[in-house]
Amino acid sequence: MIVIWGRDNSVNVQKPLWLCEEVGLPCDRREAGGAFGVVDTPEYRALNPNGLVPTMVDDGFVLWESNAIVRYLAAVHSEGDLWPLEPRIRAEADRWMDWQNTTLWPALRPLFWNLVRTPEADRDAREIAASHALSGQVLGVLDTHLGDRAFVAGDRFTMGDIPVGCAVWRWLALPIERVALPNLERWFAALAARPAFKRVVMKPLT
Ligand SMILES: N[C@@H](CCC(=O)N[C@@H](CS)C(=O)NCC(=O)O)C(=O)O
Repeated sequence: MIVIWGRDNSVNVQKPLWLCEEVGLPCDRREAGGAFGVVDTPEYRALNPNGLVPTMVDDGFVLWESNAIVRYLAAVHSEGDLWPLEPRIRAEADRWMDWQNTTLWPALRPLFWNLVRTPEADRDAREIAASHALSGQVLGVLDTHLGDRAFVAGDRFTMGDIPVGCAVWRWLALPIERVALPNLERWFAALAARPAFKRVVMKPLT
């Protein structure tokens, strides 16, 4: 059985967990990261020298980087569906996965970290304001993209929606004011109708 190391409140761990749930792939999740520790042990570092979660092990094949894990599991278990066969559609999915990791999450993470993981007295108001403004701006790019398509890679749900969906849930669940992003909200409502997304991702932020 696929093993996924990582606490289930992590944005990056939720990506492969959601994929597994979508395709009905059983997985053995093992606690690691945050209060669970584990990530600094020599045994874990031998699997993932970054000391981060998630790490996946599939019958001796070890893989880290959440989006690489999503791509691998989708290619093996959902070829032609969540892993599109058409190169241009797959490239669109890949692009939004990369965008989530390199643009959206770096913009949003300081806001999330301050409001969810930092005691009120220690929060950095300037960092919160900057991250809030940048996140709204960056999400505007996604909103515009979604103006003429249902999902990030076109007219159907693919692996490309998974990383972005995990991050956007955090934006929508934070106790903040939000700019109006009607296309993003319509897209998010379609994700929220998916039982796998509800079960794995749409949980109170911790
Ligand atoms: N680029 C990596 C980032 C992994 C990462 O930053 N993971 C965080 C959790 S979201 C982590 O391991 N933090 C330390 C911990 O939980 O102990 C990926 O996408 O897998």
